[in-house]
Amino acid sequence: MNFNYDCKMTRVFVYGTLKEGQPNYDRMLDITNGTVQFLARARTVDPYPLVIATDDNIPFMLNLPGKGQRVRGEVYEVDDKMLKFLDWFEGCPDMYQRTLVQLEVEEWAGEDEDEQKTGSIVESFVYNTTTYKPEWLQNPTYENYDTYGDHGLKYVCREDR
Ligand code: PCA
Repeated sequence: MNFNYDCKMTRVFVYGTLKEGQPNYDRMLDITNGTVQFLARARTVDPYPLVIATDDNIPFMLNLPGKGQRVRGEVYEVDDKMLKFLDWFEGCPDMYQRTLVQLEVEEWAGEDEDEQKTGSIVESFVYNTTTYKPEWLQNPTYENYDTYGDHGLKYVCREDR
C-alpha cells in the first residue's frame, strides 16, 4: 500500500545530519514539514569528497566525482512539502545544490522488492555543493558521516550557533 500515491514523491539521498541517528533526523520525522518514506541504504557509484567544514562542523559532499570515497547514506521518498522544506533547510541553491546522483543499493526497504535488489543502481537527488571554499579540499574525507565519530568534529545545531 502506498499512502501517498496521489502526490508526487521525489527521491533524496541523505548522507549527513539528516540520516537516522544524526542531529537533524527529527526534521525528517516532523510531519509539519511533510512526509518521508525510507527506501534504501545505498552508496554513491562514484567517489566524492565528503568533508566536515566551517566553525559549525557541517558535512558537505563536494560535487567533485572521482575524488574522495564512495559515500554511504539513506534514500528516502519525500513529498513536495518535505522537498520544499529540505531545499529551504539546506540553503539550496546557495549553500548546497540539489543535483542527481547515481547510487548502488545496499539494502532495499521500499516496495518493488523484485525490481530493486541489492546491487542495483538507482538515481536520486542529493544536497551536494560546488560553492565550497577551496581550502575544504585539504580536509579529511569520510565514507560514512557520523557527527559523534572519532574526528571529534561534532555538528553545531542551528539553535546553538
Ligand atoms: N544535511 C544533508 C546534506 C548535509 C547535511 O548535513 C544530508 O544529510 O544529506
